[in-house]
Amino acid sequence: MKIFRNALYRRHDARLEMYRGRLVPCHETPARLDHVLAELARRPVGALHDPVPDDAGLDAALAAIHAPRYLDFLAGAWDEWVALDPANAGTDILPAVWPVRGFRADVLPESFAARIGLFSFDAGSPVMAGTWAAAREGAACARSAALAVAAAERAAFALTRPPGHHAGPDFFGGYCFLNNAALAAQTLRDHGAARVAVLDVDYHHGNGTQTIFYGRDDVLTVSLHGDPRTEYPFFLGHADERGEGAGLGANLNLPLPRGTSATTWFEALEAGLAAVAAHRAEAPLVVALGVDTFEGDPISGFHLRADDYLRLGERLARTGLPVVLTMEGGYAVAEVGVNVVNVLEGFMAAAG
Ligand code: SP5
Ligand code: ZN
Repeated sequence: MKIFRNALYRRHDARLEMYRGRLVPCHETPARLDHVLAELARRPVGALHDPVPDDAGLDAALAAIHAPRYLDFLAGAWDEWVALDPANAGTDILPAVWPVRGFRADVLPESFAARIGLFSFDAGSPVMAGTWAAAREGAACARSAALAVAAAERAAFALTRPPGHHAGPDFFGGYCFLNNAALAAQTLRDHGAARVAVLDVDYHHGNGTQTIFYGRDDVLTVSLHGDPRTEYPFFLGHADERGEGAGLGANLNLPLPRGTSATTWFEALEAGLAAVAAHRAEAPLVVALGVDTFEGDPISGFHLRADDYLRLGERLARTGLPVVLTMEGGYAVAEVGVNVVNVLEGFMAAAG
């Protein structure tokens, strides 16, 4: 397995997120990846690579899944923020106003506060000085992993943070800025795969990925997640969302109640993999790999244990499909390394 690691992951290191009326320390920290890298040093399941240097190719791939005005805003947000007031350099950016139903999104406001609200959906995803550099390098890793699989590698892993699956065509949120799984799927499409499936196993619904591909039938999106009636991101991820237009039937949501056991979770995984096989068995599979399904996760509610991640990796290998994995959530920081590397080790053991 080729592992493309984001060497700039420490540059996104935000301080505080809004939670229940208070600013609390960010859950999505650089230490998460420190633990994955430390575990990979103990169990070298694959060689570490830097992403391919190709700014033009990356920009074109990003433009295929994200809106130009969103990318422009994100790339320049920190400089704008500091230009407003040099004292802002000591504070991360958080939105505080959003255009909900009936408000206009077609007129781009001049106000910075209004634009950061327009391009986001929560107050839990601070933007800081290194956010763009870290997210962009992560996108390069996702693209490189997809290119490796397009060039006949059985599997590749984009080891990166910040995560990506909540980021939509023109919005960030859920600690996500650029949608790495969607970028990998689009890259596979652009390099010879007629059909691609995305399987999202993060605890939270992959709303960004769903929205990006909702009207398309060439990319199947499947997500197993906490039921949005009670779980973040709340406003998408229900079972009746099946896709629209040409994409009708190419989205599958498998919401599960908070408290779901590993046994029930693996049954839902089978349902998701059956949909992947029905979509077109030989198509490459992108796995949005969050390990916040872990029983010890501080913000989630499923009950998977460390061994279950070995089983997950084995099961993914037994699909027989080429696989690109992207690193998503997982906030039991000290256990993230073992759980992620278990998936990779299980995959390699069963892939033979
Ligand atoms: C990629 C990813 O997993 N994003 C998840 C974003 C979740 N953001 C909302 C966090 C809510 C924190 N809840 C704390 C509960 C403490 N008991
Ligand atoms: Zn998550």
